[in-house]
Amino acid sequence: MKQEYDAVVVGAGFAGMHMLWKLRQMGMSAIVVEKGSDVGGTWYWNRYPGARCDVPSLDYSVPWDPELDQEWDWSERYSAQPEILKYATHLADRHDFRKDIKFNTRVNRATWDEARTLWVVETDQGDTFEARYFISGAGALSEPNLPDIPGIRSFKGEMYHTGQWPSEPVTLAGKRVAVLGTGSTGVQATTAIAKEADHLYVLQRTAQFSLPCHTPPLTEADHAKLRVRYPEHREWQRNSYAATASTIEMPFGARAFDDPKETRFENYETAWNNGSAALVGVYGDVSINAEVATEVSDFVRDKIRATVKDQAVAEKLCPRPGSYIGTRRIIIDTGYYQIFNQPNVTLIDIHSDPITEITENGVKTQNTFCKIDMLVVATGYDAVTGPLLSMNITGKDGVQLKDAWADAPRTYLGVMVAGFPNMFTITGPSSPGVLANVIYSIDQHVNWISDCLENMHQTGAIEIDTTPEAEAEWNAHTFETCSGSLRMNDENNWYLGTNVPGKARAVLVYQGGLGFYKEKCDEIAADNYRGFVFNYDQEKETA
Ligand code: NA7
Repeated sequence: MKQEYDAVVVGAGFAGMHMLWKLRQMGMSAIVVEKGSDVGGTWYWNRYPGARCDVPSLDYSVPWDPELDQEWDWSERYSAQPEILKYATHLADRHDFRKDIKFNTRVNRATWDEARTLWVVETDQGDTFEARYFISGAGALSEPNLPDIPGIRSFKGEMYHTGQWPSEPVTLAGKRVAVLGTGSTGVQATTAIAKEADHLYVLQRTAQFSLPCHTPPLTEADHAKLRVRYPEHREWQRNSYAATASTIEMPFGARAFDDPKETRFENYETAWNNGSAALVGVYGDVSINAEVATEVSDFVRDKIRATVKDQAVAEKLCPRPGSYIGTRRIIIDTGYYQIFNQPNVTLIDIHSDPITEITENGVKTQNTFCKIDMLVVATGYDAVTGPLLSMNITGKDGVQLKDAWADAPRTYLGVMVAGFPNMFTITGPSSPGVLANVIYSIDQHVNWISDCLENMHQTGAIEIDTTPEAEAEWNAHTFETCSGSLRMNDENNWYLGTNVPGKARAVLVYQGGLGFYKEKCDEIAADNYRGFVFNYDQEKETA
């Protein structure tokens, strides 16, 4: 049955819920299409053991429910998945969101109907939703990157991608488990699985830098301190680089080699003991100066050597020479390197000893065979563009998004794509997305989109689009934000799309910082929405 709304929103994570809340406030009707059976997005899907947020809990909550700020208590500095999911479901309860969400439903196709100025959105449940606006809150890390390893389909044991972890309990005790992948997810999962599994094989292709997370309990005093100044803190977050404070105070932009060696190493040690990503923020030039990055990277390598007793294993866990800390997203862990001192954990370096095949009961490498009961696939995501491309989106003149983006994704401000009118992409390509505290990247997009819709309402516009010229300019600016960054030389990096075989290399995430990005977006809106094109064809509207 055909159903009509002002907007179809995809995804009921923090983006979809925020957008729904805002649309309701504006008096617009909306339906949210969600593939899961409840709200929570990332935190609904990533139920793997050890899943935890790498942004401090006190910063990682929505800025649009100030009453909840005064009521909600977080239990520790970095929240684990169950607590964040509880928070997300609580938001849905408080605001009665579920009545406007169609759960267990995927978007199969979204097509722009030029003649009627609306989107036709078809789902795998047979729905056809029609709406003036199509807004994706599908997230940046929701489309799994599945490895194409010979024989993987023949495996007869349990196999789970971490981003599709079952909601029913998964028993690890008494099982031989292999975890494939050692990014943030793999590191978190192995650290937890090592505590329970009979034996754990860690299949590592590229060693990464992982920093201790230190997640002490939060006290009533911690909450009380913030509660009196929440509004100011929220405002500061909105305009800051990443919407989260470093746990170590350094003058912004301090250069490492301005300090003597002794002071530098004292600072590294303090940052290490503070935990979290503080170590990469301790000096402003860690991400751009290879000499500084090498010094900080070697500092971490020495920590690995000091933690792992078997020095041959320690060397394998040390990221290869020439790789720098911070070029990938920093991993924070709760005792990762320590697990390699346990007798039930074996590191398999699949870079020097590649996997040749997965059989029905194990993983075969060139030199060994690991008999396993369970394979945990922690191979990451077809990030940022994957969730959008999975929806079979067709814009003006029958052009498909996958063709428009065949060479690389192009957007204007990360929020619109030329030729796809009235489609908005929350945390889309070339916006700050998950490079900042994503709840704030979402907040900025939702507010900007809502202001834009309000403006269209007031001016009588029924259609908004952008142009290839505006996209090209934005693309050049996005590249500018990462010029000089050591990240640009990294391989297999999801920020650049190079983690997925065959995917075009692009700068998927804006690196100039959230506050600077917000200034740009606001300035463009204030300049009569420079680079956007509006259609005021009222005849068409009433046709
Ligand atoms: P990541 O960071 O993309 O890490 C994926 C890991 O999986 C990484 O170690 C990869 O090794 C490994 N990988 C990927 N494909 C393969 C194949 N085919 N064979 C072997 N190993 C493979 O994803 P995460 O889920 O850990 O983290 C994503 C984000 O979620 C993270 O940045 C946070 O924002 C939260 P590689 O390095 O490519 O050699």
